[in-house]
Amino acid sequence: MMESSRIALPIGTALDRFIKNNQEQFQYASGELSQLLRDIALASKVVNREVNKAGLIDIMGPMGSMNTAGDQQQKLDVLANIRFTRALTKGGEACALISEETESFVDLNNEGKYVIAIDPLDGSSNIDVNVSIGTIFSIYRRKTPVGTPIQDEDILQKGSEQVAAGYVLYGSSTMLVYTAGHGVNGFTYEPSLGEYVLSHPDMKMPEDGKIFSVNEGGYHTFPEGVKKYLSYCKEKQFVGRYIGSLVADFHRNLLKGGIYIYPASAKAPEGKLRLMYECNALAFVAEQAGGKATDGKRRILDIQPKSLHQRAPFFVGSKQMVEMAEGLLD
Ligand code: P6P
Repeated sequence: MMESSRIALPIGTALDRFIKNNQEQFQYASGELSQLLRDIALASKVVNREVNKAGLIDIMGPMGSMNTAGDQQQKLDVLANIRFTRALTKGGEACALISEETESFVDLNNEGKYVIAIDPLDGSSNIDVNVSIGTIFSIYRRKTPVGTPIQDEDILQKGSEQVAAGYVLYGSSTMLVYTAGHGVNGFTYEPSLGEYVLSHPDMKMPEDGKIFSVNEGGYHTFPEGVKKYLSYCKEKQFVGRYIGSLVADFHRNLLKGGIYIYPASAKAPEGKLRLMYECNALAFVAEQAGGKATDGKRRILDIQPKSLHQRAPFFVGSKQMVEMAEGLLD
């Protein structure tokens, strides 16, 4: 497909304007995908407001229920799931929703052409300690005809089938970073305008880096190759940085160069992270920014999901760092 000319827009361009000006870059050049991105951005603004208030009103702390990941559901991630589900239902462009917070997919019973996989609030265990958290989303086109019952082939799609993906980082500032297959762009939320504005055009992940992000608590049961790679990082006196919030660790590594690793271990034989709504989106962003993402053996985006909540070991970041790790994993 001809690479349509990427329209360079000035810093400060509002997300809506950016999407409209780059409309023709979307593979199906239709308004639906643009509307979908707007629906996601709108929901994130509402979640952002609630995340910022979390300390002031009683929405912190556990709900007492568990999600599919077996994580204690925090009130805010239940709220976030409700907000995104409501925005996507009202928007009408998505026909189905896969979420960490719901056991099976949610049929939105509409004529939408898209399927969304989402982690509404990743890192929610960090909420009550005021550490950055994030939303991770993937957008797929449904495979079966609109108006027919949704099938597994609509839901269990490889990451390479994503038409767009990204994340929202609720940090010292709130950012939305996404790709629609033509590079990666970052938008910073400007509360006084209630708008996301272009702040990081055409983001590129440094080819190499010196930051490694891994929870070494499981070190003794890591695969030998992972242990070798961590020894390599320490011999090179690289910098260990692990926030314990995937979106925050990923975003820092995207800007500065680095690798994030969540390997298999005795505690997590398949790794901890979920392929459908954590790994695939960040793998798409990483590759579009010049980085790399594998499960140690396979390109993340080539993995055929077999179940909604399946896990995968995750190595993502600067291309040379991921390749160095892969070389030691063989
Ligand atoms: P651990 C949060 O629960 C999360 O899914 C990611 O955001 C984070 O990187 C990882 O798990 C932290 O897991 O086992 O290091 O606490």
